[in-house]
Amino acid sequence: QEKKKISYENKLEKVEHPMAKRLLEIAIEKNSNLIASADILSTRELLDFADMVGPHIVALKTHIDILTDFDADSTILPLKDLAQKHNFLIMEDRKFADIGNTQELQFSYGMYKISNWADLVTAQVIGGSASLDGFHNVGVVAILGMSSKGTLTDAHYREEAMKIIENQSNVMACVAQNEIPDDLILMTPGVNLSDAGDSKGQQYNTPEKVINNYHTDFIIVGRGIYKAENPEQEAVKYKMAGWEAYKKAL
Ligand code: 5BU
Repeated sequence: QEKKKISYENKLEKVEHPMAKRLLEIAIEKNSNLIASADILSTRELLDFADMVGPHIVALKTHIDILTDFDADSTILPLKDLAQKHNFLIMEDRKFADIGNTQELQFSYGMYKISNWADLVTAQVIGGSASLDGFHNVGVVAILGMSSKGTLTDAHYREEAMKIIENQSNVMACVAQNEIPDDLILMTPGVNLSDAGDSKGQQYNTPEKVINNYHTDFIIVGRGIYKAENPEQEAVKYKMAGWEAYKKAL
């Protein structure tokens, strides 16, 4: 018999990180396992997008450093208001990948001051365990495996990475393209209902495939939603596809 996916309710009992608990609670409340990736270049469009898809997502994933008009007051304050209005978390996909000291500076200083506003941040584990120690008051989403063609995150890398992740109490989730132990939250990008990939190495799977095959907890969808003619309608479509696949996998 095929192994069943663990429910969000059961996972809620296993996880310890407060951000992991919040994320699972939002999933249960909204019947959604969708994280929208807002790879958008202007504040106005980012905020409009967040307001549109906000009711349907558990988290909004940002690449804050691609905004051409970032401003703490006009970008972050309204984004935080929208996160509260629609009950989603803000996940900054910074992919920290340096020594601990530099990462701490990048996390709290410079113009973005990520530590002031992000609920979750992504980090590579390439710098080793101690490099992650400085992330406080945030949920660290550790990158175990990448979706791109030719990624170096092979089985050996992932095995070593998993040892770091399991011993790091500030890590609340993993990003990967494979199944992971049940006591961690799994997020999977490279999800799209139609496209075969792009010309720059991205590889796509459907929500159904990643939830069924990897038992992923959260699907991360970028262009599939923000490039659609009607992003809100598309967000609903992905939310429903993700939730149906989740219920079927239980
Ligand atoms: P897309 O438009 O759905 O292809 O966007 C995917 C997003 O997820 C984009 O912001 C990437 O930076 C991010 N991503 C990814 O695609 N693959 C990975 O392995 C990791 C992050 Br880690």
